[in-house]
Amino acid sequence: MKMIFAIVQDQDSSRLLSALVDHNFRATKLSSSGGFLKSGNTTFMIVTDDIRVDKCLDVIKENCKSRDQMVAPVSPMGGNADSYIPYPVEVEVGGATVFVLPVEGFHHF
Ligand code: 2BA
Repeated sequence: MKMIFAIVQDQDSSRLLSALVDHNFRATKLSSSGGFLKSGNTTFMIVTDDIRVDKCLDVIKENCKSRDQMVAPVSPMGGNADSYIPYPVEVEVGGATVFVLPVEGFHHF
């Protein structure tokens, strides 16, 4: 059994949730924020059998697009000067950042 964490853009989250349910995956959707852009994204927790992991990755791939996003200059005042960006830069975000972890136990009380 595996736990799949998929971090996706908010714009893709409703379509992905519907596609996961259509393919009989059980999923939990969490609101999250990226450390770099400091803007909202969505994290899916999906636990599934080992043999269904590849299918789940396909569903995620089919429903998440990559997009270019501008990062505005961020003032170092009161923040960490190491992350100061003095001019706007464009970064490519997504389609999805995915981690697959082993699950040692599953309990449903
Ligand atoms: P953010 O941290 O807001 O990052 C958004 C995008 O900014 C990243 O897209 C990447 O293109 C760029 N980026 C991030 N850190 C950077 C840096 N130090 N220098 C230059 N560009 C940088 P993605 O790679 O598609 O990541 C999308 C979101 O996935 C991230 O949002 C974060 O929430 C999550 N994520 C990515 N890698 C992760 C990791 N190793 N561990 C935990 N979460 C991760």
